[in-house]
Amino acid sequence: MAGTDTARTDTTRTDTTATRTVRSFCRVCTSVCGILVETAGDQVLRVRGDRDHPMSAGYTCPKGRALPDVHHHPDRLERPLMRAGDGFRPTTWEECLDDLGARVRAIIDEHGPSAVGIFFGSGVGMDAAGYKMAQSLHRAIGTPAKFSPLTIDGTAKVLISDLVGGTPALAGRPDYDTATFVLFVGSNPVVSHGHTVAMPNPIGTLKALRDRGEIWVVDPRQTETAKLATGHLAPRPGTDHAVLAYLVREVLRDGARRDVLENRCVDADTLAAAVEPFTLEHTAAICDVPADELTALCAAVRRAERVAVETGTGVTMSASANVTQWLSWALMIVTGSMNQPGGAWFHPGFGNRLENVQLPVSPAGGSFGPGPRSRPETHSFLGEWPCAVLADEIEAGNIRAVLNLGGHLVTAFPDTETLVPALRKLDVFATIEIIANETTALSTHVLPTKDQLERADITLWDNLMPRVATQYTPAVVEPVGDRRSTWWVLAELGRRLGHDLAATSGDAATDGARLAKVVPRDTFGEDLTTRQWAETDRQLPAPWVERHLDRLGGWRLAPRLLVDQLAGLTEPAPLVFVPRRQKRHLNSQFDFLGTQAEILIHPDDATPASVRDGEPVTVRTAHGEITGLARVDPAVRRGAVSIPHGHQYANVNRLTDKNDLDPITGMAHYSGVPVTIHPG
Ligand SMILES: Nc1nc2c(c(=O)[nH]1)N[C@H]1C(S)=C(S)[C@@H](COP(=O)(O)OP(=O)(O)OC[C@H]3O[C@@H](n4cnc5c(=O)[nH]c(N)nc54)[C@H](O)[C@@H]3O)O[C@H]1N2
Ligand SMILES: Nc1nc2c(c(=O)[nH]1)N[C@H]1C(S)=C(S)[C@@H](COP(=O)(O)OP(=O)(O)OC[C@H]3O[C@@H](n4cnc5c(=O)[nH]c(N)nc54)[C@H](O)[C@@H]3O)O[C@H]1N2
Ligand code: SF4
Ligand SMILES: [Mo]
Repeated sequence: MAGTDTARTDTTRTDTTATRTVRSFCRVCTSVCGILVETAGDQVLRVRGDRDHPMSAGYTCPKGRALPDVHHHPDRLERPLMRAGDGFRPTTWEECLDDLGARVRAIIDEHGPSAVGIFFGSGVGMDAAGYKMAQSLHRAIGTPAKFSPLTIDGTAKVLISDLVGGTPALAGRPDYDTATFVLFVGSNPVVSHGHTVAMPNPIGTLKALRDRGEIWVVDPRQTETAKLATGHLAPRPGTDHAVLAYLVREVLRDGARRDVLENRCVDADTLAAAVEPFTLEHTAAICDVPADELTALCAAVRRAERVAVETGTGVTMSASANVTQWLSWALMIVTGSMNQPGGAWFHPGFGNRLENVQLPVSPAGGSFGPGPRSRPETHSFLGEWPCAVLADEIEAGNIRAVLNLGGHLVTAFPDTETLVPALRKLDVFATIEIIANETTALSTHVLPTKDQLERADITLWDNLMPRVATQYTPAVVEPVGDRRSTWWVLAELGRRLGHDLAATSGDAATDGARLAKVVPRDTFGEDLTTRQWAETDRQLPAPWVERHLDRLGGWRLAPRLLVDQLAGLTEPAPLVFVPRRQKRHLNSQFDFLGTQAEILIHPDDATPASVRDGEPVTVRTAHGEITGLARVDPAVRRGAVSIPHGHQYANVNRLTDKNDLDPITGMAHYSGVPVTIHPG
């Protein structure tokens, strides 16, 4: 950010107040846009885009601009709270942590560490020092009961890196700098700014891509992204694997890169046999799309020199998640697009540079381990248990304490109807939060930590950024009330459990000192704290990926688990619900921006059910029901009912089922669940 390190903080005195502008970056989502925050005293007045930011160049979205209202939220938490009967009483950190520490310690002494469950929620996911301390605390406690959004968001993606790429660390994304063909399957970056992989200024990125080449979208809804695309296919939800299998079949018959297949892959014949049934006619029938739309997409793939496929939650939340993700990788592999300009780029990370390590090669059967006792049909994946098992583990008496680090379990976890009574039975349910909600209301201890404007930070998930970079922000305002740093709270809890995780007083106890441990030593000097941005060049092709492939012996094109899952997939039901993100909402957050739980229904589905536009609609599954606002909308295909998540009053997880899981990953099905609709 050359030339911008002057006047990071600009102070203007007027007669009555001093307003300051502080350069920072937004940590609402992984796009981490550069922002300028205007304050006056302890008031946060305004957030706007930072035009000098090397990545986002002035772009912000309504969520980032609403940060002042998050900070001044009427329900913000300012003091530690301890349960007192049906309510809470405010307390001191000393008393709260002593009580929590003593209770957790007693549970561990009596029942062992696995009686403590830890959820790494989105709220600490963007707090670099806090997240690192959470990892240290988890290791110190030594519980296998670790949960995170991984298993309610996108397990299939990591699974495929692991099974096909031989390491979960290979997170690919389209090379947006030079791509000429990008296929989005079940992702709507114009609203979401990308699934797992960040895309600040999505409309700008996509328009630049359109000027250069083609964008294709596979989505049951004509999304904001589809409106910018060259072509859009709307197959029946959960049938995306067929589209990809058809494309792989066609390319393998004509146009595959023979050199790649022979020298850089194993099991190409098994892949060919697996996709053989997916002829044009068969695929058109499964997906219920016109055959000429499939042939047009296939022709575009053939025209492209390299192919980049980006999937999102529309894929990872469905029953065909793993096989669709697998076949999207297969398409990129057989077209020679992996680790190539215009194809898939594998980010090396900034803080932990993958090019400096030798990635261990995963076992061919995947990185699975033992699961919880109450759900013997599930297993752990990458050291985590599926979120869906939490309620059963509590009911079985196996988990007695839950440390909830910035999660809104009541809206995020499947099967609210069984989860909430289970949470009530916990001896300890400690929640780290900034704003009171239905989850804090169920907690025994509520631990208020600094919000993003109150803490210095760096970009933790630098591997999700479009550049090989990291950035720093100072704290913008003083913390309100008794709020403390997340890392401090967790280290203090650790101390009470007998673990010395960090100094919590003295010079070593500042946020800055903790952050210095997150990025390599030489990055966190004058340079990062004054310029706030550190970057190195991108390599594509990246030698470290090729070295890993050498050790792997080539892409594993046909893992047995996936070949079997593909063969066993059954037909989706005629009417199902599908997930959708909303522009002015982030999961359960930003309710104050007034977003309604709008349920989108095709006229052909609404009319026979007597559901009318703008009126309440009740959606029922075998499991439960919710009522939201009907939007009769021809942009969503017949048979798909599009429901947003994160609304407490129309909580879509009342419709989901903790027993309806992907058999490989244990990920709950959040898409493609059969429904009926009724006037509300
Ligand atoms: N049915 C269904 N369920 C879903 C989904 C779906 O599409 N359908 N989506 C899933 C997905 S993709 C995800 S990622 C999960 C998300 O599930 P969660 O991780 O539970 O995410 P949020 O609802 O965003 O809750 C984050 C909480 O963190 C708090 N918070 C915000 N900033 C801070 C901070 O600086 N510090 C602290 N301590 N807390 C903070 C917020 O107030 C909020 O209550 O939900 C999943 N659940
Ligand atoms: N504004 C906003 N941004 C967000 C979030 C938010 O809540 N609001 N959440 C953040 C989080 S935690 C995540 S994980 C990401 C998610 O990022 P994305 O995965 O891009 O999420 P969506 O925008 O919901 O796009 C999913 C698309 O999948 C489609 N879909 C549903 N079922 C199917 C199916 O069976 N097949 C196909 N092909 N498509 C299907 C839906 O119609 C929808 O358009 O977004 C992040 N960004
Ligand atoms: S796109 Fe994400 S990072 Fe950028 S302003 Fe919006 S919420 Fe913040
Ligand atoms: Mo997510």
